[in-house]
This record gives sequence, C-alpha cells and structure tokens, in this order.
Amino acid sequence: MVQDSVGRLVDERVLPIIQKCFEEHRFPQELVPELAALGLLGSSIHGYGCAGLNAIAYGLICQQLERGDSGIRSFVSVQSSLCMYPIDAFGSEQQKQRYLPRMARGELIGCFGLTEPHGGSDPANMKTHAQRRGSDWVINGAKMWITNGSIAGLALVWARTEQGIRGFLIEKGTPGFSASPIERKFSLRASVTAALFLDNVLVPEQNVLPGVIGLKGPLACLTQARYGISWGVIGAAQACLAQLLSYTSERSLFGRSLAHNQAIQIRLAQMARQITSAQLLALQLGRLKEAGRMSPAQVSLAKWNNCRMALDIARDARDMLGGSGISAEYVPIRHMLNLESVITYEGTETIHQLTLGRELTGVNAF
Ligand code: TGC
Ligand code: FAD
Repeated sequence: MVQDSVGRLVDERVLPIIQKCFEEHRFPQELVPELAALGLLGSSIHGYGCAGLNAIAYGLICQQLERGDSGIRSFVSVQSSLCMYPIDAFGSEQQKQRYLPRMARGELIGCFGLTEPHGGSDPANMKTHAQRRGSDWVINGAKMWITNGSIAGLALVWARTEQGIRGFLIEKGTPGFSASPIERKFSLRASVTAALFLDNVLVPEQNVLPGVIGLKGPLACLTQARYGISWGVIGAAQACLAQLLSYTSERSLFGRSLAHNQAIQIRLAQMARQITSAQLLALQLGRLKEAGRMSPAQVSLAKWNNCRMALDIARDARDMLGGSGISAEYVPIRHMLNLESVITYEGTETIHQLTLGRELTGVNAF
C-alpha cells in the first residue's frame, strides 16, 4: 500500500514537472505539503504526528521517490533521517514536542550540517566549534554542501565542544546564522544545496541535543540515511530501465527494433539482474534493521553496492539511447547526473570501501 500510494504521487505529481525543475535548478517546494499529507516525513517515528512505519516501508518510500528524482528523495532523507531522527533519538521531550509535529506536517524544514569546506570525509577533523557563555553556547564556523540549507527553518549543526562533538538546533533568523545557496550545480538540480555560516551564533542550552556526545551522534544519523539511500537509488535505476524498455522496442535500426538484438537484450537483462540483487540486499538490510541487528559496515556495503549499480545502469542507459541519451526528453541523463552526487554524499564510494576493508582486516586505512 505504501509503495503504491507513493508511486502514484510520483507518477502524478513529480514526473510531470521534475525535468523542468531540473533544467530550472528549482526544488519543487510546492510538493512538500503533499509529501507530508502522505505521512512521508519522519515516517519511521512513532508519535508526534508521524506515521510510525517500519524500516522496509521507509525503504519503499525512498525507492519510489527516487524513481522520480534523487532530489525529492534527498529532501525526505534529510528531513526524516538526518533531522527528525536525531531529535527523536537524542532530543529532549521539549525539543521533540517543539519540532517534530511541525516537521511531520512539512511546516518546518530541517537540514543537517556536518560537512565543512576543508573536507567532508573526515568529520572528526571538524573546525566549527561551540564555547560556553554562561548557560548558552557561542558557535563559530562554516558548513558546506548542505541539502535544504537555505530553505530550512531549523538547522542541526554539529560542532566541536570541550566535551566532544555535539548537535545544536539552530532556528532560522538566529543572529549570526546565515545560509547561501550553492548555484551552478550539474547534479541534483531539483534540490537545494547551501553553505551555512555561523558567526558568533548564540544558542541556548535547551537547543543542544542532550542525548549524545561524540562523532557517533552524526554517524548514527548517517546510518539511517544511508539505509534509505540504498533503497532509493534502486528507483533511479528502475526509471532508466523502464525508459530503455520502451525506447528499444520502438526504435528500429537495421530493419528491426533494437530490442531484437541479443547484445541489447543482454544489457537489459544485466540491468534487471543488478536491480533485483540490489533490492534483495536492501530488503535483507531492512529485515536486519527491524530486528535491531543492522551494523554500520553492512550499511556501507549496501550504500556502495547500490549506488554503484544505479550509476552504472544510468550511464549504460544513456549510451543505449544514442544521441537521445543527452536529451532532457529522456530520464537517464538526469538520473546519471544526480547519482554522481548520491555516490559522493553520505560517504564517498572510497569511504564505504575502506569501512568494509576495516571491518574485514581490523586495520584502519583511512
Ligand atoms: P570512528 O572511530 O570509526 O567512529 C567514531 C565513533 O562513531 C561510532 N560509529 C558509528 N556509530 C553509528 N553509526 C555509524 N555508522 C558509525 N560509524 C562509527 C564508532 O563506534 C565510534 O564510537 P565511540 O563510542 O567509539 O566514539 O570514526 P573515524 O573518525 O575513524 O571515521 C570513520 C569514517 C571515515 C567512516 C567516518 O568519518 C565517515 O563516515 N566519513 C564520511 C562522512 C560522511 O558520510 N559525511 C556525510 C555528511 S551528510 C550528507 O552527506 C548528507 S547528503 C543528504 C542527502 O541529500 O540525502
Ligand atoms: P573530500 O572528503 O575532500 O574527498 C575528496 C576525495 O578524496 C574523494 O574522492 C574521497 O573519496 C577521497 N578520499 C577521502 N579520504 C580518503 C582516504 N582516506 N583514502 C583515499 N581516498 C580518500 N553534507 C552534510 O553534512 N549535509 C548535507 O545535507 C549534505 N548534502 C550534500 C548534497 C550534495 C549535492 C553534495 C554533493 C554533498 C552533500 N554533503 C552534505 C556533503 C557530502 O557528504 C560530502 O561531499 C562528502 O562526504 C565528501 O566530502 P568532500 O566533498 O569534502 O570530499
């Protein structure tokens, strides 16, 4: 039921506008109330106006949304896994009451500020810092490549303190806090990406997440979001394969349709094999997550495998469309360009390979 209703939303509301949004470098913010009305924001959270769905339902939501566009799935990932999840998991009751219901209704958009301009793969080397001033905190620093950054009413900013890394909930309009959209992207053009600046930003103690100190806080959020991405990218690959099935049956070359060629059928069959394997991997991960047995290394394996699978399929699909493959009339090039971001954010492919390497050998090679 979840898959079908999100699929309908994608078919009826996302697909008709998304190519134009991509061309215009515009996030379709008008869809946020509809995403909220279907219960897609913070869908795994119980209470606070959230749907309380299980992990596999969240995966299916991501898969359907990314069949539309990675930018729409990114919006939901950040809102749900990177902003609402930490408030639910590490926040005070007051913080949950104040933010989660409005976020579930889509009235308050969140963002997650971990990456910094000097290098995102190594967040332990964070420069943004918070110092005590009486009962408040003063934060200075900058964050880079932040999804939803300039449309967010609430930024979860991670900063170094004397005790270790902590999460600060900063509301839009707080003096010294600003966000500037990053223009001229060739990828995720239907998504907002921004830089955040923090210049002596005063944050009261009540806006600090009390439940976690240290890098494990943001990394635990990334585990949730990477899980969703492992499902999401399958949708982008499915969209590319669907386009190819109609294109290769309609296009006639050398006196027969492209689909009559063994070389074409083998490439289509390879895609179906890769998509099905990725789905089984994501499904098993979801079952482990439901059972409380999903490990971060398993999530790294799935994020790496499934992003690589989707990017390879999108690039291959682009090629199989010939010249049409570079046209905005067809979906593969948009998915291909988006997936260049998806394989980079939430840990680059190399970071996930090294995470697996560390798990296998016990040696940290970062
Ligand atoms: P390391 O020593 O491994 O870990 C530090 C502490 O964290 C714990 N931990 C985790 N906890 C929960 N989930 C995970 N995945 C965890 N991984 C590690 C770990 O047990 C330890 O805890 P404790 O209690 O011992 O302190 O840390 P490290 O400094 O060696 O770094 C490891 C590394 C390289 C894997 C990590 O830094 C990393 O993942 N780097 C990549 C950074 C990244 O992915 N950034 C993403 C930014 S957000 C984003 O891209 C959003 S895109 C949104 C969208 O539009 O969809
Ligand atoms: P770097 O860390 O500088 O890496 C550069 C290259 O070096 C990469 O190829 C990397 O794999 C490689 N490398 C790094 N370390 C090693 C090593 N030890 N051995 C070998 N190779 C290595 N961040 C957020 O906090 N919040 C967001 O909402 C968010 N949204 C994003 C949206 C978009 C569209 C993009 C593109 C990024 C977003 N990010 C966000 C940032 C993203 O997480 C980072 O881009 C990513 O973690 C990589 O960091 P970096 O870009 O600084 O690259």
